[in-house]
Amino acid sequence: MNEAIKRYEAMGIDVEAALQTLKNIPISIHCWQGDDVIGFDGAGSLSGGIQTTGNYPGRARNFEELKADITAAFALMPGKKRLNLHASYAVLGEDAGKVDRDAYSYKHFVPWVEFAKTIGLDGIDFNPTFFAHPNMKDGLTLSSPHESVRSFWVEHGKRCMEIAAELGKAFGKPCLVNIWIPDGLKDVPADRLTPRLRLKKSLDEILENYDKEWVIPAVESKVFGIGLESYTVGSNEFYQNYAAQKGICCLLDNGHYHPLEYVSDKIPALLAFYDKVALHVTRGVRWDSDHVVLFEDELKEIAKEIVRNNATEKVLIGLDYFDASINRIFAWVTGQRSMQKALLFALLLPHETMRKLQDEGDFTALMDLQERTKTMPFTCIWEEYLRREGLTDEYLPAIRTYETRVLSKRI
Ligand code: RNT
Ligand code: ZN
Repeated sequence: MNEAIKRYEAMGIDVEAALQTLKNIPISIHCWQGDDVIGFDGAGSLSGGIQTTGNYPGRARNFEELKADITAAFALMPGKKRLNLHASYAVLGEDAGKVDRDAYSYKHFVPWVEFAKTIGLDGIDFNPTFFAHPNMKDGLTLSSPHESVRSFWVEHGKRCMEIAAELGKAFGKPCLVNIWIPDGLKDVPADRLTPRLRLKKSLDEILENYDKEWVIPAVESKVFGIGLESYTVGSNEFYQNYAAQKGICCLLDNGHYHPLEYVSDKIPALLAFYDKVALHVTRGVRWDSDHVVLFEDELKEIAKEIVRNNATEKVLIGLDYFDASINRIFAWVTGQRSMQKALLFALLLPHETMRKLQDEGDFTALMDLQERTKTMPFTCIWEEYLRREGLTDEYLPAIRTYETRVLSKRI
């Protein structure tokens, strides 16, 4: 460990400062890895052009099971954690079957707040759920040509903004509300503009009167969905212009671009214009497959952009993947730890020296330094961080025990 610190110090890195910074960067962890994005409000299956693949046993089927799994998973995750909830995880109680999404209220999420406080989370982020519901007509929600459909979803959006304000207040930290809709077409459209104008109108209505102190609204674009390959109403250009005009936030999901477009490059482009940028960190394999986030090159690049631009408070990091082919708790923890590793890796880089080399045009020395940073004794610092968080790098055994004791009994 001391030897490792010395090596980093020789490169001008303050290891202690890096460790302190890392543990204070919040990561918003999605609730939906635990139950394959099904939710509690009755849909029973996923729709909207997204899909979870695999049928590993042990999916959480209700609030109690999901809470138990979140407790088990989050206990193995280092650092500051927020919970990212979808509206479809409302705890309806006696309102089940009586209250629809256009009438959800804060009381349906109070049990989540109590739970999040019990396990020491930093806050809750929120998402209206514009999918897996009978009121999607022809796969459309906020862009629907049917006024009754469109207004139902606008009301849902408004309810979510109200709920989010309460969630923000409950923790004394603003709540990010991310709007993603599945709206699109499988085949060649006859009209690409009008659905977008309807979406714009719907968003304007949802954002008419929200609590600016406690709610940070974001819009998430996408290229295509399964069965919706030809046209996506909420495209990148649409939302980026919308967000700029309205003074809200863009959310970049790194599975939502063409495979050779990189979110690591988009972050600084947006930071030149926006006060905040939100992320859905995922891993797309050939498509928007939402594989478990791993400690890979693009993740490292994303983390570098956050760290070297002093944007740890401007970039709101959220995770978005759902793998049902392996133990879901392991999937959850591995993705979160990968994000933390990438942030630590970025915090241990000599950014100022490298920036100077770039500006001086000494690209030879820059390449040399960039390559040398890759073989620094990173493991030692990562293990020290885990040790301070009361954890170790061997987390699978605890998950296996939980699997035997709890998950395997869910038949
Ligand atoms: C879908 C989007 C969206 C969802 C979640 C469940 O392509 O990435 O963010 O994954 O809202
Ligand atoms: Zn996403």
